[in-house]
Order: sequence, then C-alpha cells, then structure tokens
Amino acid sequence: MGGLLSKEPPDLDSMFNKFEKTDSKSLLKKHLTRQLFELLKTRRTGLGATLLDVARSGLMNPDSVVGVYVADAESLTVFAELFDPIIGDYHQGFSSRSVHPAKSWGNLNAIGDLDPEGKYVVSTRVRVGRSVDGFPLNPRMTAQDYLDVEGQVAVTLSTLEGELQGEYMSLSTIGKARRKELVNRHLRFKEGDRFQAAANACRFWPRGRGIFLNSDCTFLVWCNEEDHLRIISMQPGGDLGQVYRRLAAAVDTIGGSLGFARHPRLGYVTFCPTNLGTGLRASVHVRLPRLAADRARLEQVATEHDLQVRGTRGEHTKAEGGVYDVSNKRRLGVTEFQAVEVVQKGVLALVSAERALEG
Ligand code: ADP
Ligand code: DAR
Repeated sequence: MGGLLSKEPPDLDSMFNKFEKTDSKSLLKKHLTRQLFELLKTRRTGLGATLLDVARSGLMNPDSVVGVYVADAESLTVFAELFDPIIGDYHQGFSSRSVHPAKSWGNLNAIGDLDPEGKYVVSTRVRVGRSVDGFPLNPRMTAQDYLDVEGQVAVTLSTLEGELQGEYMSLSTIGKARRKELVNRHLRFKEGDRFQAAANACRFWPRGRGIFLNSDCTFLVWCNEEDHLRIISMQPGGDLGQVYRRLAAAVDTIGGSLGFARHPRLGYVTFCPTNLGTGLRASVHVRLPRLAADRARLEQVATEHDLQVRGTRGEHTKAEGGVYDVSNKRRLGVTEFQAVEVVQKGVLALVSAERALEG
C-alpha cells in the first residue's frame, strides 16, 4: 500500500518552482496547482513511486502535451487527484466516476478491407499496449526488472503456434544492418524520445528490450519499448479486418499465459495515460495527395471522425509522399471493437473525400 515520505524527493521542489514560471500548455501545467503539489509531494506507492516519477517528464519538458506517465499501477490511485483530471481532459470527458468497459473484440467480421483496389491504403497496423502484472513501469524499473519482464515475455511468445509462431530477438543481439532494415520497415522501435528519457524510460538501454517477429512480419511484439509489451498486427494493404482478427487472437493467447495489469476503473494499465483502457491504436497508412494539399480539410475530416493524424514514421514525424498515419484518438471508455470501428468509418470517409477531389 502507498504511504508518505518523510521529505519530498530531492530536486522536486526546485523543478516545480521552475516549471510554475513557464507558459507550458500541458495538461500537467493545467492541473498541478501549487496546492495540489503540496498535497501530493510526499506521497509514495507501495513500490516506492513518487510524484517526481509521475511528473518528471512534464516538469522537464514544458512543451509536453500531457506531461505525466504512470510509474506503477498503484500510482493511478495514489496520485488520482492529478491523474483523473488529466485523463478526463485527454479522453474527452472520461470522468473520475466513469468506468472503462470490459474487453470486447465485438463482431470481428464487421471489420473489413478499407481499400480492396489497393489505390489509397499503403498498410494497416493495430497494436495494444500491455503491462505485466506485479512489475513497476519504467520510472521504477531496475535493470533486473527489465530482464525479468523480458524473460517472462520471451517464454510466453515461444509457445505461440500457427501464423503467430516466430522468433524473439533481444535488441543487443541484433546486428547494425538488420537493425537498420527493421527500422526502415517500421518493425523496430528506436530508443525513446526526450519525453520518455526524462521519465526515466530509457535507462539500462538496450537491456531487456527486444522484438518478436513471425515469419512474414505480420505479427510483432515489442518488449520494454514504452510499455512492457506492444502486441502488434500489421500488413501491407487495407484489410483492417484481417489485421484486427490476428491481433485479437494474439492478445487473447498471450493474455492466457501472462497476467496483464488492469485497473478496476481505467482498464489496461499502460505507461502513458493516453493509452489507458484498451491500449489500442489502429493506424492506417493512407495516401491522400489531394487532401494533403489542403491540410485544414484533412484535419477537419479527421476531427469529425475522432481520428488522430500522424506522419509516416509515427508520432512526432512528418508525412512522406502524402502518406499519413491515421488512427483512433480514443482508447479509454470505448471497447476494442468501437475503437477499430472508428478507424474503419473514418478512413472510408477520408478516402471518399479524396475521391471527391479527383473529380
Ligand atoms: P505506436 O504508439 O502505435 O507504436 P508510433 O507513432 O510510435 O505509434 O509508431 C510506431 C511505428 O509504427 C512507426 O514506425 C510507424 O511508422 C509505424 N506504423 C504505424 N502505423 C503503421 C501502418 N499502418 N503501417 C506501417 N507502419 C505503421
Ligand atoms: N510526449 C508525451 C506523451 C504523449 C503521448 N505519446 C506517447 N505516449 N508516446 C507528452 O506528454 O506530450
């Protein structure tokens, strides 16, 4: 159970005093008032997580969007006065009384191919983030924790069969040429960004980090990237249904062996609060040259359909050749099926808008 420190963590006071003077627009800035800071600064979880572990990234990066990360499952409760309003803002009104629904893949066959002619959709990917029950998350993980999580994940993945069968590779064993190939094919994660580094999510790199790949690279698992697990199904083209069904089967099989950390109200626990709930992002790389020429129109259609638009190489990148990464913004307060259905409807609307501009 959580408790109180005799004194707040070193540096926390000075970091907050400096942060208070910034014109940050982050959700941390909006909600961590001086009064709340004084209330939370000596609290800690049973695994020892403090307010510094939760807010260090946002305090050091005033340009953060959110500014906080989950240090362990209990931190969502111990620091609820900070997490709940931030979660409510990001996840569009998911209040402190809202309860995330039970996992539901829905009618798997109601999701289909978004572009049978292969004219617009380059590739399709659906992923979930998961945390292994009983372990802290990045800010409180020791080098041994990374190795222990990797060990449990690798053993579980070694039992996969059929199209999910594959090979686990620790990052430290992958040669430079293979590493470059995997990054270029969007299959390998890079060492974390400055936000994750400031959250102490990149320590002991690359210890305990690795990638599992099936033979045709349509099923992957990232171990200890941002989350303990990123379970990923992806393939060229627009058959969102086939990608979704593969993911659902994989998550249920892996979840049958590994215990996934789940909060009673917030669903599956992930390192970033933006991924809480389903942890699911269904992303379609779609070529929209005419819509891209009018970014405001592209963003308008995306916003109307509750979609997020990223660049071709993912978060914090630009579009290359008019190819955008379009995905569901909402992951919390919706079922897995609802999150994917939003992408199906939204991408079809974007393709229709692009077609309309073709004249
Ligand atoms: P996530 O949090 O889902 O991992 P990122 O934006 O960090 O999202 O993307 C991770 C990697 O996945 C990036 O290399 C990105 O280009 C790739 N990616 C995302 N969607 C697709 C897709 N539909 N097809 C191919 N690669 C994709
Ligand atoms: N950069 C952090 C996290 C934003 C969400 N992206 C993740 N989780 N990769 C921020 O607060 O802006």
